[in-house]
Amino acid sequence: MFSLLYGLWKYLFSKAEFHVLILGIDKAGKTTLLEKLKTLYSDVEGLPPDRIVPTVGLNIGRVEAHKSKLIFWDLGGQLGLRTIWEKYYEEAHAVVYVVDSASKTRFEDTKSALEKVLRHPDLQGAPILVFANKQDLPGAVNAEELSRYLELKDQKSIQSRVQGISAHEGSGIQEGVLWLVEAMKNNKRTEQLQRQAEAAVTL
Ligand SMILES: Nc1nc2c(ncn2[C@@H]2O[C@H](COP(=O)(O)OP(=O)(O)O)[C@@H](O)[C@H]2O)c(=O)[nH]1
Ligand SMILES: [Mg+2]
Repeated sequence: MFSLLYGLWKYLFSKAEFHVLILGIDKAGKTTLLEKLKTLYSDVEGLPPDRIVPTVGLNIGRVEAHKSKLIFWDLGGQLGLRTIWEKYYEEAHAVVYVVDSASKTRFEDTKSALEKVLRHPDLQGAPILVFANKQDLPGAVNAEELSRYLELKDQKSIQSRVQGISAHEGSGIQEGVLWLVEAMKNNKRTEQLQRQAEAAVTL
């Protein structure tokens, strides 16, 4: 009886939990973003930018945002490390793709890495939030321009949004995360992952 009631209580009151992958090529600002997310959404103060070192393994950030539990995975973005990304795809509800909007010479690399992510079968149906980062820099292209360059809107089957942010200053981040939470809540992939998790518990 207790377990039944406990199950019902959990069902009614536990917050939805989402796994979000933070991807993008190296130096886009992924780790700076993760630390800013911790500062914005949890009691833990994230590391300041001058204490962040290049990511080799995986950084994890657990926060509560917009009435949901979000677990962010920040993976290393150097070319040799990108093959590791795929191992995390299956369990991810969504992707945050970070772009250095001021580094035009690397746009091509960033676009082809994004296309590879979008094509991957293990990520089908996952909403994609592109963060056009470093908007505080004078040469940065804005979200609209970046969106046109990445041609995401042409891919009707993918739920996507491009949002201008500054991971240094924190601007634009909450707006993007709110969109992402809503997108994940109303998503078939989320239902599927939920069913898989329930099946794993019953086994
Ligand atoms: N001006 C500016 N620099 C940023 C911003 N976000 C990250 N950076 C800088 O970009 C560099 C790479 O950041 P990092 O988070 O390590 O990138 P990662 O390799 O994608 O994890 C660092 O020098 C950061 O301080 C931003 O919003 N504005
Ligand atoms: Mg990093």
